[in-house]
Amino acid sequence: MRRIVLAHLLGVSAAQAGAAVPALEHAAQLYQQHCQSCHGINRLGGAGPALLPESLSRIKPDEIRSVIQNGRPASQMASYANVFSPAQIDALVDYLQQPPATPPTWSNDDILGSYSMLADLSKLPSTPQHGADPMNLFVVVEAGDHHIDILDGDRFEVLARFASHFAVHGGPKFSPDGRFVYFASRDGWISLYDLHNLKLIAEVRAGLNTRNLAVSKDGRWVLVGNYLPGNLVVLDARDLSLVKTIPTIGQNGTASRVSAVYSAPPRDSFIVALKDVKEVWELSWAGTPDFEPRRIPAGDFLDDFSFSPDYKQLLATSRKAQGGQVIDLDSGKVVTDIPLPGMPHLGSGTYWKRNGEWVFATPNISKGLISVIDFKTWKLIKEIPTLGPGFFMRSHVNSRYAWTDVFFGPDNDAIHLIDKQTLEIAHTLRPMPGKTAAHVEFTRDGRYLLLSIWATDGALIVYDSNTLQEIKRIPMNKPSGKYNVGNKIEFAEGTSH
Ligand code: DHE
Repeated sequence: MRRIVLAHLLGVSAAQAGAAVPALEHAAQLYQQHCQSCHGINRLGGAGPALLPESLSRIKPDEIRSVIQNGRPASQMASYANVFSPAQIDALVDYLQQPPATPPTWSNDDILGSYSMLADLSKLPSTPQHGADPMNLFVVVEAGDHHIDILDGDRFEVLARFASHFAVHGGPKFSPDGRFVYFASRDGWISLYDLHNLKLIAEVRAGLNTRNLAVSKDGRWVLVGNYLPGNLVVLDARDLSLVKTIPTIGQNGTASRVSAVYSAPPRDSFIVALKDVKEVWELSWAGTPDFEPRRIPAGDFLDDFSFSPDYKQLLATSRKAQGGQVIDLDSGKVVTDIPLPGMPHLGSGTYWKRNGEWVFATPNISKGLISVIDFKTWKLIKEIPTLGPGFFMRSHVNSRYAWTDVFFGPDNDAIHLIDKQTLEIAHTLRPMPGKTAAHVEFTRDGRYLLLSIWATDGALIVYDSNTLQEIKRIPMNKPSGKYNVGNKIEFAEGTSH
């Protein structure tokens, strides 16, 4: 019915109205005429982001319609309200959500062709040029207008601000000495930035739709995990040159997307979870690596995951178990399923010591609760009810509290501070009533923390982590994540890995 209405609105004939093809064909022509110069041939992206179903899956059709109609503030995307009729906009919205006639590919030649070296590292000083403590810098992602800020973590002042690729997602990762930071955008762009010289060094497009990246502890390799194409891409961490692509094909021959990749420093390896085959892969970077995967059978298809503090075990979200699954990385055996209702966001979980024992706590993006698990027995210690589902959780070894957000629902302006010993909510803050508050990161010493107000006219708020007094408010456009160099390179307790 919707297709017939579309055909009618587009003014195609009744005979044509029997099928959706003419409407989509017309939309394809509109795309080529008006959109392709920025969004690329076959919708693979260009100056503008890719417009493939995989790239748009997080965006509701109404939002796509609104962006075409009204443009996107602080970007080159203009309003097309005077160019397209409402029916043509509807047809375009429909077209952009269809898979392309020819399945998109991204070969080694495409990766090599996308590469650009932006600065000559050999000509740049190898010591910090900014006067701030290089171990207490913060990298902040401003998602609202796709920019990155480098912030002095002692003075809380922005040292540099630059445009990122569209939709940087997940945690940027650092070289072990803290000099370089690596970003991944959802469209597969990987960027290398020199924090000593505050300069972009190189960029490459490693895939069409990327999950995340990891950096080896020896600082030599970057591993990128992709949804589209389903593969892993190994880059040289010094300049992002292509080393190898590894299609993620399971033992049974099934091709898979990559759920997530992380480095496991004590194991000298990358760990990879696969979304469409029941395997975890371990790729060693020791010696002269060949990056051949060690395949570990999983009890289910796995999504995002986290580790035990010694990196011997992996905790993954498992669709079948309706919760979590624990896999021992040494023996390669599934240890147990863990009771985690809803949709736990394990990559954002955190751990700390309680009564001398490690506990793990994870937020949940579909239920208003925090699950706290005993690392030894894998038993649930407590489910802490919150005011709504949340995305992130963070702490620091010197903080009494674990901070967690209420990202969804009417209380999304609230932040809970959970007492790490009593497991009770000790405080609930509402830093900017009516505006989403989310994601914190501590300074290296844990004395202060930065919290995001996730709005176009949002802010980064600096708190004293003991007195909970606000120290400073820095206006920002939807600051999403922020990452402290020292905490990150030390894989400090309380931060994400
Ligand atoms: Fe994320 C981290 C997956 C939606 C903001 N998110 C991650 C990581 C994964 C992940 C695997 C860890 C990457 C890393 O650090 O190496 N995210 C997913 C999803 O599967 C999900 C639910 C759906 C999707 O579209 O991919 C999802 N994430 C979101 C958002 O909608 C958020 C809120 C806004 C956005 O930017 O897209 C979002 N994700 C983040 C942030 C981190 C993250 C800020 C880094 C957390 C950290 O502190 O390390």
